[in-house]
Amino acid sequence: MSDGIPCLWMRGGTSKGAYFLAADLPADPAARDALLLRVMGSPDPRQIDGLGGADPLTSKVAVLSRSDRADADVDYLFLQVFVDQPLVSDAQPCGNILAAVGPAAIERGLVAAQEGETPVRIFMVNTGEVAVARVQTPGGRVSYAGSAAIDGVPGTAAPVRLLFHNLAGSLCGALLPTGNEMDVVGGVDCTLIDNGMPCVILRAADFGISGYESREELDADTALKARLEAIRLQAGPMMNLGDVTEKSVPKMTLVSAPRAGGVVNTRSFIPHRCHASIGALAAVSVATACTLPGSPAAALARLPGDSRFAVEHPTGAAEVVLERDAAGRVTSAGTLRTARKLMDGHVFPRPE
Ligand code: NQM
Repeated sequence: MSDGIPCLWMRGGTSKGAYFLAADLPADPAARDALLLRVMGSPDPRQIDGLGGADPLTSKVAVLSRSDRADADVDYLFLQVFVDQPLVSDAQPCGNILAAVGPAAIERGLVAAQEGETPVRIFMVNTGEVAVARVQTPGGRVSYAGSAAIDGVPGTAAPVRLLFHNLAGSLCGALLPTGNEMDVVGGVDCTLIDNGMPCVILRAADFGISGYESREELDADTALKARLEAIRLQAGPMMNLGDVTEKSVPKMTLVSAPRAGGVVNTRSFIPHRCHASIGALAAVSVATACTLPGSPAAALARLPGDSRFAVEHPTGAAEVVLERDAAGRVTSAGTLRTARKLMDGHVFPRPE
């Protein structure tokens, strides 16, 4: 431990976190999680004694290993390290951190780079699905430079295209775990949906807000957050997620009419802080809800003429591509993200 633990610190989409090889961490999950709390400096609202950035979006971990599966190259376990509670949760996936998994797997020699572009098949351990990431590898090396831009990240970088199949019911067992396009929970209309990320979709107006408030304004609204948390605790068991008191799902997503040419506008609580943008898989779930006529989202949504759904959020919009069958059911989803290697070195967590 005095030599530190090999660690890549990377931005994936609009999040960033620590990428480890499973072999470099304790095999016992309790020992691993205790170590990761110390790596990030949790629990502490400032995470002053660790790598975490005092924000759930910068307190994330990817654990990578070569996959034994015939349909995957890499196994990716996502872990959310809570900022101000001594909790580490594997009860959600993360599509933003996923964006840097392909580059990290190539950097660490788990996958051989091809000339030009390398498809990396990633088994998402948290949910059991396989995603394909297309990583730019000119000259057989990962390239982070490029002209792709995503809202919420300044500048441009190499594109990482992500493709998903069979996301429905990733953690809840069914796209609509209650069987309904709309339920009423705590007196509020909502859609309980899981197309890659369990989300509760609610109208912002039902909470007396416009839905266009800033992240900071919403984070300061303790009455709103208390109402959302009460609904979330009821929705968890309805979504087959059990007691969600110590889980970071379901995400609580407030929707309103789009106002920048997108499908719908969002403010997403993940679940106790408002997201600076929106999760990649959460955007897929929200976009899918917009296609369900019974959802509160559908009445506000402006559906696109093609398969490109721009989900508006506090810092712009996240574009997801939804392929649908003849009955309108979503069959696959894709999104464009970028990633960057920020640091490759060793982390020295505080001693136990
Ligand atoms: O929904 C944050 C993020 C996420 C999740 C969160 C994500 C996704 O933006 O796929 O990426 O919801 O906790 O990193």
